[in-house]
Amino acid sequence: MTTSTIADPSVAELEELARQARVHIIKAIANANGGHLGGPLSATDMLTALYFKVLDIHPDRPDWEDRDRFVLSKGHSSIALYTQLAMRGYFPTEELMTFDAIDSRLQGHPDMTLTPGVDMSSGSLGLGLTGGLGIAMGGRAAGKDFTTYVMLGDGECNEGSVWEAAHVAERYALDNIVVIVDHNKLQQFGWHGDTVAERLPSYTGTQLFDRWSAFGWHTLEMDGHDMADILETLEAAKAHEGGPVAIIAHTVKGKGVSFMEGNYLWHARVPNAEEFDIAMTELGEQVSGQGGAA
Ligand SMILES: Cc1ncc(C[n+]2csc(CCOP(=O)(O)OP(=O)(O)O)c2C)c(N)n1
Repeated sequence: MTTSTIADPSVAELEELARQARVHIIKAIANANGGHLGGPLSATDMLTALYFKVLDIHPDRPDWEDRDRFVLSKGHSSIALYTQLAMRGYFPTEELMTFDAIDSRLQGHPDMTLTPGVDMSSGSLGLGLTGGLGIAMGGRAAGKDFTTYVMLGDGECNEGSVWEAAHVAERYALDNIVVIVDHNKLQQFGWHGDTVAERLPSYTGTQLFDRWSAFGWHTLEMDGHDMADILETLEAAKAHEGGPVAIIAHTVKGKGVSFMEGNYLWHARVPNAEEFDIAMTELGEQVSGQGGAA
């Protein structure tokens, strides 16, 4: 399947694209010998749905004024965004192997002045929604009809600036902005406890859902790894009128590789050669022993 040429992919085709994206991500991180893995892997199914089905974009015209916008507020997951942009045709997929190199356009955190298709620079957690809010308000003031999507981490929702922006979006009844919270229940480190299982998630139960609702956002939930659910929920979010929409996406950090799933140690760890081969095998790829340092 040539990735950038699929007109209207089915759920099965999107699932295959997400699988390919995970392979690119792990290869790029192993090659760079650095970067984040857990967060990119939890976000990948949703990003695939956005970039291959939902967003109204033209890769050959990255600056088209009427395009839908996407802000990756959890900017440390940049490799997941670059992978979608490459697969969608903004630049060659081979360029992913330059990730994090000194002269690369693909830096550890997204830079809108460097990379075609990146709508906002990010990386300092808590700031993406303020930027997305500005883009959405500017779009409304200019009479534009595009939608701005902002992806946040659940740990990122600890930042006070997220809630200041959430308040403003509700105050102005902005209905051209959609937040997706990648609720993978883990952030950089666990909490107190001797084992991974004892370390509590960022937010539990309905805490995040209740918080966004309390801020006046129309709040939805979805399984962030179920492609059909993702598409249905994103469609409902776009159709909502009269105020902003937040989607709490239940996800698994490190999704797709058994030993990375649900383990915060894979937030930013590089697979060694053996781990790399196991990961590729689990993702249905030929192994090549390309892993980085342990
Ligand atoms: C303001 C700020 N503080 C700290 C960091 C370092 N940092 C990078 S990722 C991360 C954890 C983020 O967790 P979460 O938002 O849940 O993201 P995910 O689990 O999806 O990777 C932290 C603390 C940062 N990038 N910005």
